Amino acid sequence: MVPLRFIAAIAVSAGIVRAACPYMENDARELPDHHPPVKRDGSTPTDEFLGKYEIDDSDAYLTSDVGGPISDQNSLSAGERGPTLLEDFIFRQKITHFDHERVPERAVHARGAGAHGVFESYGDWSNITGASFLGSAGKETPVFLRFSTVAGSRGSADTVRDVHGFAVRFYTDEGNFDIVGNNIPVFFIQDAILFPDLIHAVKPHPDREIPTAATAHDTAWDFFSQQPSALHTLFWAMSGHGTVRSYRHMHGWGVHTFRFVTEDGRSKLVKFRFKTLQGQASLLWEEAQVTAGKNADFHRQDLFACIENGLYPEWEFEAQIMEEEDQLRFGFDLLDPTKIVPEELVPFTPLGKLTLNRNPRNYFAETEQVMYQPGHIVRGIDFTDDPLLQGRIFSYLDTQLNRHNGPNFEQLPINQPRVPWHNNNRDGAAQMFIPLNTAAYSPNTLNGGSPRQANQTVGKGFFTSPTRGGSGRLVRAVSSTFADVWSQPRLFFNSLLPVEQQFVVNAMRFEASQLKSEVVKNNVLIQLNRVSHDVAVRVATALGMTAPDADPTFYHDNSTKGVSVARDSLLKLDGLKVGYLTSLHVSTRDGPSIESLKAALGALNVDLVVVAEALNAGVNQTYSATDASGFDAIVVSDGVEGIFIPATKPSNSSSAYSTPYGNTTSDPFATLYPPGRPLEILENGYKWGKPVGALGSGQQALKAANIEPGTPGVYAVESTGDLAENLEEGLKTFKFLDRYPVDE
Ligand code: HDD
Repeated sequence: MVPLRFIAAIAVSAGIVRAACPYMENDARELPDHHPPVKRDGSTPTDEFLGKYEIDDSDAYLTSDVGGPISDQNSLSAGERGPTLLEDFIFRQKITHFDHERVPERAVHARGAGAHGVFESYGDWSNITGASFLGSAGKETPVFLRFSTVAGSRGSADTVRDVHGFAVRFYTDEGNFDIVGNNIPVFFIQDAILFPDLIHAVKPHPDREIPTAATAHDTAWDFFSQQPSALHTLFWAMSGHGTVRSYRHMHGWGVHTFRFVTEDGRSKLVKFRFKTLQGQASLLWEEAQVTAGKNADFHRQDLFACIENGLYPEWEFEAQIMEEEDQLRFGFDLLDPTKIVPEELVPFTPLGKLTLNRNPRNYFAETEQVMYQPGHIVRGIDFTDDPLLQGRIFSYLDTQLNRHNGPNFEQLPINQPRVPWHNNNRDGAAQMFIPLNTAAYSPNTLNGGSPRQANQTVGKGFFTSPTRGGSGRLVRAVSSTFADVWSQPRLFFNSLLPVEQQFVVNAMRFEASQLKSEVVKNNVLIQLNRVSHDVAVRVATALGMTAPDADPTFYHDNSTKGVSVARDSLLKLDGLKVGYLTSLHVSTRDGPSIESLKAALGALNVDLVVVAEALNAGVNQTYSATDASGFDAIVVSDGVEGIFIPATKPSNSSSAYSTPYGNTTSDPFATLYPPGRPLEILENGYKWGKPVGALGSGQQALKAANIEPGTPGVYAVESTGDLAENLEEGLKTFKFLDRYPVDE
């Protein structure tokens, strides 16, 4: 039998197969080359690997799926007014393809957006892991990151309150490694067998398919209150972590404890975090709700635009590194995914940096078809016995089979490793390659024993940490070391600013007051009361109920840093937007002052969006299409108070106009937008904690909106220079939360 390699070599030299490309070194497999890689103009060219699969339709004839040039504008009919013929293969191919365009959406995390990027290791970490992508300083590894919400279907809004997915694939030079994490470091359940229960409870009611992408309903809170392991994640989700400003402004957590293993088999326990280098930021709930209606694509738009504009978001990849014998050292079990390890106990070690720098070129082919698996693991990293992780290793492979309709989904371009793969897996629907080895089994002699087995010492194979083992009686029970599920939600709550605590309480009031079942409401109060009597009383008040007596078994005053969103200022202002409210009545929108404001904010990578009644030179958006939810700060230009204040005539305009609320007006622009919109934008911006400001006579608009000049985050100024300086500080603070009252 002639070895595969030999056949391949002949094929290459005979020109039957093109010489192997660099990422498939020594591999006979080839990628299609009839479509040369397309380079995108601008900042985000396609990488060489995926570029091979791109199709460029410019200057081409339309063809059938099998290449013959065709016209498909009209179907073939028997006579001009006659029936369409079955013979019409062009019609049938087009319609059949369309009929099959969708694959099942993800059972959870259906709504999402992804981007390509690069991971760079800060150092040689071979003292703690054999993972090759962490093997030397400056080593670069391509990544694809998909962000998501959990509960909503594929067409749901971005800004619903939810846990957010943070799934990272490293295309390492030793195979794909996926960290399929969330923006919240803990999970609702401790055993994967409960996952269908959790999701059935959280998804819409089965009879009426209501509500969409929301937990404010009976089945969700019935489950949460019957399964109190959910409380910790629930507290996080009810805080600002559930309503992030953008995907760029949140951390990503690996949640489970994993293992790092060195080449010589020494292992450590690790928890992973991707720390946002933009800083954390959240929307307020009322703002998030409005945004969901005004712009359902708020988060994916932000991500796409920032990357397209070269404002590449970054995260530091960090690990909390612990000893094998630390498993029960901290008063909880490191195998329990409902627990964080407070950073005061184990600080984070920064290992490298992840940068997103390239948008997908086709949403379906890349973002929809990327199929992550916690089971995608590489040499030097290993699992732990966390029962949630153990179950996930099965579930993701299974769900991909369902989504792709067969086992060859790893051959899709976005799923392929960037290294050759060789095994005896064969056939199945949509097999994309032509395996030449006829001895598709192991061991074999007919193919020279190839593909050969690799292990820890031979062929740099994956190996299981030698420290791992298990024995014991078979049990169907959660470990008793997982029992305390109330202390850590309390730790989380204690660690928030009072106003953030208020938001958690408000969120629970919002959700619980929509419950129909008195039994469920009562159970919710019982569980909240185990975490905090204060929270239980505050929620009970809104429900018109009485909280149970204090149940102090799990009460404590400990707190930890790093869980609050609002405590720290933003680190970068990249991609934030300032709305500049002006009018066609004034010319300041094109004057030097606005140019200088634009330049000052532009230097911070902040976009100044000029809003007026109609599109015009220097105007970016109209009042009819604009809302406060589209901006991180709002300022009113000089001379436009007339459109904020009824019956005022702008000093620099000769046109007489009266009230934005009036039915009749002589203002030629007043009917171009909903009555009162400019004032509403300013009022809402202030109400939602945003920095607001006004220039010159525009300051009268602040008065009309009952905004007190001089209070934090309110800038009444005369010059654009002062405004720019104030806005920089204001945007770093991001939200002025003292505008929100806190329960006495
Ligand atoms: Fe999961 C998708 C994160 C527990 C079963 N999960 C999915 C995604 C993320 C997570 C980010 C979307 C990936 C993407 O963008 O394509 N899941 C988590 C985290 C968990 C978790 C952080 C707990 C620590 N998941 C979990 C359990 C199970 C699943 C316990 C089942 C036993 N998850 C799935 C799934 C999904 C999924 C049904 C749907 C689509 C997919 O896998 O690819 O299999």
